[in-house]
Amino acid sequence: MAGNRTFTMIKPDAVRAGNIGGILAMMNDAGFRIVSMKLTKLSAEKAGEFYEVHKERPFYGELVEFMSSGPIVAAILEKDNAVEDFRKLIGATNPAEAAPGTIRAKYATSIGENAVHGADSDENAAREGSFHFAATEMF
Ligand code: IDP
Repeated sequence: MAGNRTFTMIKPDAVRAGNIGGILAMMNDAGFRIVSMKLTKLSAEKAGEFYEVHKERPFYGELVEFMSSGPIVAAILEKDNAVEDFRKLIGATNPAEAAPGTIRAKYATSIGENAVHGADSDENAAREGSFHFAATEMF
């Protein structure tokens, strides 16, 4: 059975561009409830740890540099079928391929600077949520 929580980050490009409010409104309108949320900044070390699964990919260094380049919004969100529905809401990794009406179609500027992160499995959603939040910060 699909879980009801996912983990997201509004990435540094979208925070810099002033798009926190617009992106949160799209999450809200799609029926996601906020369980945890904070404005924070990843160190290069923490960003490297978060994206460890991509360590061997050619874009890893660029990704770590970008994700530690400014503040992000980290959040745990709740909804039935959260992981799958949220991946649909954010759209394809490359904004050129993201379906109209998705967050990335509206706010992403490139395959790397693509405005938002969304966990890709229930297991990763739980792991990534715990990476950023203590149990006492989940409501
Ligand atoms: P996802 O975020 O849509 O799940 P992944 O393939 O898991 O996409 O990649 C993680 C993140 O790494 C992407 O969101 C994007 O920021 C970055 N990324 C992926 N592919 C590339 C690339 O080819 N060049 C630069 N950055 C990339």
